[in-house]
Amino acid sequence: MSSLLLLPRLLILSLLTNLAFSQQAQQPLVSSSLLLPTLNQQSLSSHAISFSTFASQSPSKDRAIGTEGHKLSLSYIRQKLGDTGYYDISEQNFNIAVSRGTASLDIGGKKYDGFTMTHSPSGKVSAAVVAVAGYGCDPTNYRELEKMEGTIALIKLGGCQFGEQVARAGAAGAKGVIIYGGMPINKDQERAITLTLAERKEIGPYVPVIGVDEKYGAKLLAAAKDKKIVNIDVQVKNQWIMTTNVIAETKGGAKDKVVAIGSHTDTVPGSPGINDNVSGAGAALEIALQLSKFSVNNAVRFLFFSGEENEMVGSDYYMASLDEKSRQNFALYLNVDIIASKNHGYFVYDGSSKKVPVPPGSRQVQDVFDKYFQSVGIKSLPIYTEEPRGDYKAFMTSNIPIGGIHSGADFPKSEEQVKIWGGQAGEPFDKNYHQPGDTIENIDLSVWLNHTKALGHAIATFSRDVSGVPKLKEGQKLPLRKLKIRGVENRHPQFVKA
Ligand SMILES: *[C@@H]1O[C@H](CO)[C@@H](O)[C@H](O)[C@H]1NC(C)=O
Ligand SMILES: CC(=O)N[C@H]1CO[C@H](CO)[C@@H](O)[C@@H]1O
Repeated sequence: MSSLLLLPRLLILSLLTNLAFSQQAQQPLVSSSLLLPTLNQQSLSSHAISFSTFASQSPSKDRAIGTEGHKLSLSYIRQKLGDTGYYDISEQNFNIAVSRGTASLDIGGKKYDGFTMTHSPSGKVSAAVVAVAGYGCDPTNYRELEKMEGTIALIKLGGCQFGEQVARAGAAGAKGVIIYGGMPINKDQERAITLTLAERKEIGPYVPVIGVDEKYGAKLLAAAKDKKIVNIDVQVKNQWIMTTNVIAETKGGAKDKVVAIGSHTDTVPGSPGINDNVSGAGAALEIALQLSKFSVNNAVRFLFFSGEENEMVGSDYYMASLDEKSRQNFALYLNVDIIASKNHGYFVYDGSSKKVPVPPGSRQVQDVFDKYFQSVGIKSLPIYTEEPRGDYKAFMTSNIPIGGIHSGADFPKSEEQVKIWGGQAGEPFDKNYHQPGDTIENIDLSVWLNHTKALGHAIATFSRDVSGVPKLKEGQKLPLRKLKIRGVENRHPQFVKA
């Protein structure tokens, strides 16, 4: 009896399983010639319109981390990709330390602006400035300072983490700290340098701290020679903002040859961020949606990072969360960010630079982009990744082959580039970069589609076959010292698991 009853059930089960299998098998294997015709300006601009609407929901009209505009953007991506049933979707929550405010310095009645640092207490300090020996990373560096009461410590950038420098100065009795040296090029408070307060409490208390550029170093050292009184005024609001990376990976495809695509979903505060960087995230999203009509040989993982505008915390956090085995499973990483600039260019990340030790395999990735652009009659030029300014940094420093495309941002277009691509010489590629004017009206849809197709071509190509992309062998390391990642340990923002 029971075995008779069992039979039809087994039959039904196996029929159902077969159906599921054959449905998957019915999807044609992806190829560039099948995927590219599915991409068009209309779908891209409809994503741009959605993201713009989300930005308009934030009081500050942006999609900065923690805002309503950003949260809505993440739900949109999750929902669209979830509806396909084609992806395993996961997310990572983490906290980013953000500080907003001002810091200034007064030497002999002359005022200079400086950088705030996350977790610095606010305060006005007026005291004799004393230069600390070395980098202030060792308690013995503070002998001179300890001879006086309530001074301001002058410390050179480097040697150890900011947090340690400030806490040691605090422990030695300083009432304030000035750190001088290579501060970030972009004097934008949102790119302010950060301190790691929580980890340094055992060393000493934090005191108000200001970061100033190298060029004030000599003036300050002279003041310190005579133990002159200087004033610092630090007013910062510190907070933790929880935010999220969204990760969507094809259910099918080899999981040990992962083709990863990264873009970011956040903007700088005050900018709707349509070129920077809906153009990247929107292109990745649209390709992911269209890809679901096909099958793949290699797994494709779409990474929608948050916190890029906070020194790429999202991608760093993501990479730090992976074990060595999972890192080995990446075949390569494609970065897409800013691909719809009005005064546009067609840049491809340089994977063969003699100047920079880019992970092996990056040249082959570059080739795929270059050949694609060539095939549609567009001349592409290499762009250096000398000082990583995007989410690819985490992959580059993990020796994973990287590549990407870019239409140009805040740097000016040269005469020569105008000869190649047209446009305005001497004008930035995107004059609305990081501005409230980074809107739909100020992007070029044709440029966006052309770049999106290049990305689609690379994804179709690599999700079929990555055998042409060599990787470093396990244990082999790049000479990363040569990479100009300026003060990255010091600048590394704090992230903690939410
Ligand atoms: C986009 O690509 C096509 C060729 O596929 C080209 O004719 C067109 O000029 C490109 N658009 C821009 C603005 O570069
Ligand atoms: C900070 C910022 O500009 N955001 C990113 C948007 O895209 C560009 C191009 O890749 C990156 O340079 C930026 O870091």
